[in-house]
Amino acid sequence: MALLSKQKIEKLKRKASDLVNRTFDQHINLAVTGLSRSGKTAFITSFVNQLINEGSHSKLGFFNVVHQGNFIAAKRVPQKNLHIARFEYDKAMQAFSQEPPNWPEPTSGISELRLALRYQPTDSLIKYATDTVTLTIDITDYPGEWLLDLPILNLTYEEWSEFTTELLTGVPRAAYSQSFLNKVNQLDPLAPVDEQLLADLAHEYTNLLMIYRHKLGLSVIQPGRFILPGELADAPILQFFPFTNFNELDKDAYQNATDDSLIGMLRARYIEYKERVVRNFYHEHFIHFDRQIVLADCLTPLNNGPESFQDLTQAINMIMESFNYGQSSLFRRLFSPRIDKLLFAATKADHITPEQHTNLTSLLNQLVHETKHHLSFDEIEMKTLAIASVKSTNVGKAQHQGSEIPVIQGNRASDGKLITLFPGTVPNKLPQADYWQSSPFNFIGFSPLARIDSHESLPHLRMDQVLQFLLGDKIK
Ligand SMILES: Nc1nc2c(ncn2[C@@H]2O[C@H](COP(=O)(O)OP(=O)(O)O)[C@@H](O)[C@H]2O)c(=O)[nH]1
Ligand SMILES: [Mg+2]
Repeated sequence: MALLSKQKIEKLKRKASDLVNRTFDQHINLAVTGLSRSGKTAFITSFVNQLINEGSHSKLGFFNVVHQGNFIAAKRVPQKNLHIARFEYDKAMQAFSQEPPNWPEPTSGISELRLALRYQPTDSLIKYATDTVTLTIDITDYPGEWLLDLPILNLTYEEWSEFTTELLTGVPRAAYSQSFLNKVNQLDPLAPVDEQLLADLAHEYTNLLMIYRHKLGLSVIQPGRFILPGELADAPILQFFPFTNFNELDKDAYQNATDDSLIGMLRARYIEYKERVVRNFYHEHFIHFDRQIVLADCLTPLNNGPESFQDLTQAINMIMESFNYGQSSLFRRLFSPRIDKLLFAATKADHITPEQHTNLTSLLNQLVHETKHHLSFDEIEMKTLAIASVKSTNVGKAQHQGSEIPVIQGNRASDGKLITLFPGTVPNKLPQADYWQSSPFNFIGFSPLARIDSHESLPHLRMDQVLQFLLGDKIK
């Protein structure tokens, strides 16, 4: 009899604990984005690394749950969406643990990883009911270029062609676009479509976008999928381009053109892209995100010069549209948003000396808030930070013309040589002409400083503040 009631009590206890778990366990969908090479892979690797190695000398003083001693453990668990690529954490850690260490290989699409973080609750009510709570974190990595496509949802093929033609014919893009523009201008838009010609020109247009991004360091790349196609590489849905000669095309003839004419097919593919690729991304993924971190490498454009920097400004403006939830915004009209926290992080802050960090944060703040006055972000809490996901330099002092100046030291990526330099000053607001004339910024790539084993935590700057902002309020 006594035994039975003991079993009964155990059962009841389990039931109660199940109930508690269901009530108190938390879940969060965290999205990480940024233009290519802004540092997403390094960031997610570090984010996961800091959490799963917490306790082994990780430096997370500003992450309250750790600071207060309530963090128990974090581990990776199988992801939720099996049709989405897995974020290759182990592969990235392998790169950092080689001798000499390397940066992880670039990736081009969307990927996911799930973490379970266990902690002791501090909230008195929760504490009364359970000793531990689990916060499940789904992290999604996706290219920032995909957000540049949001405006496409609002543009007809003709309008989009106008927008891109303006870009193609302006400084600095025009220097590379002439041959493409000549070919497009020679096309007979009403002639029967030649699919091979269309594929060839789309390929040429994609190559141009690659040059803009990787040679000129520009940020406004449209359509965003063309340079980061993910699983759509070589699919006909990506085989279109802007028609640059609308002013010589009769309006009625255009309206009546069928899909078997060149212009009709271009328009049909554009519409298909808009619906199946752009809208689909927002529906399938974006609207499910609770929190978003946007990474921006402001230093490379500073190094590349005014045009590259101006382009970054425009790209950030375009990206901000996806977080503009005002009643009349494009986003609001199309989707029901739910992101409540948005973090902008200026990455690679280990490339500058520490006294420049506040300038870098102010600069990013300006880039973001440029747009803020005409957009409504009331429903989103925003923050800007200067971070290094994987700190790859040391800071020191050097004598220069009789005075002491701050310097950084690291292994130059190009040849692995240890070098010491003062990379220059970062403007604390959008740079004007005099900045470009007087203070050239000297940005060079660094390799990671020393190899790090997978059970060690990666050196970083302010990843703990990132964790606190993105997760802190969920951990009660
Ligand atoms: N010094 C330094 N370089 C970084 C850091 N994060 C990224 N990088 C550099 O930026 C490159 C691109 O980073 P990655 O994470 O692959 O960018 P993604 O294309 O956005 O995923 C890396 O190969 C590194 O050279 C950082 O925290 N510090
Ligand atoms: Mg990546």
